[in-house]
Amino acid sequence: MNPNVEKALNEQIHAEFFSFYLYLSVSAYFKTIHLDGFANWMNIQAQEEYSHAMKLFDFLIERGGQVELMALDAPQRQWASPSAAFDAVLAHEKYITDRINTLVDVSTQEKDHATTVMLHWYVSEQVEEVATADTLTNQVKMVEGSPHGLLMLDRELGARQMATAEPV
Ligand code: OFO
Repeated sequence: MNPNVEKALNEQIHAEFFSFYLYLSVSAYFKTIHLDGFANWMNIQAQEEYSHAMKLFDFLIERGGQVELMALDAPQRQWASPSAAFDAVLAHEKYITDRINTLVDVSTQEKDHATTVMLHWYVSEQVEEVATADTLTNQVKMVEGSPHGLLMLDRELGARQMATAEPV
């Protein structure tokens, strides 16, 4: 496998596992402030991030590449408010989008078409991830002064369930 693509894919596996860690940390934060529905939503998002990492992990092996797992930094643990936690999530998803776009640039430059095609799934997924994070960040800001509104949103986010199968 092309070494530049292999390196870039390993770095993205690392970034997706960090996303997993970050969402888990945000989930723990919401649990400690008794917003269990928010915690549920973040926990399911963490599982999705794990699956994003594993999709790249499996692809790399399938292509004859070498998986190189790297140490994860500790994610932030506390936020000043629910909206501050969502701001962090939104900023992170924008950062991941930039990374995916750069990854597509690398695979295109290296003429690794199989990787480019596989990455199209991530390009679309990031559109959804940023849009969802943006909507929720705005909704949390709308209700932040109102315990009633926050609890309504908490109930809604508590209904999120793990998707049974992920389209590839
Ligand atoms: Fe893996 O999409 Fe979010 O970070």
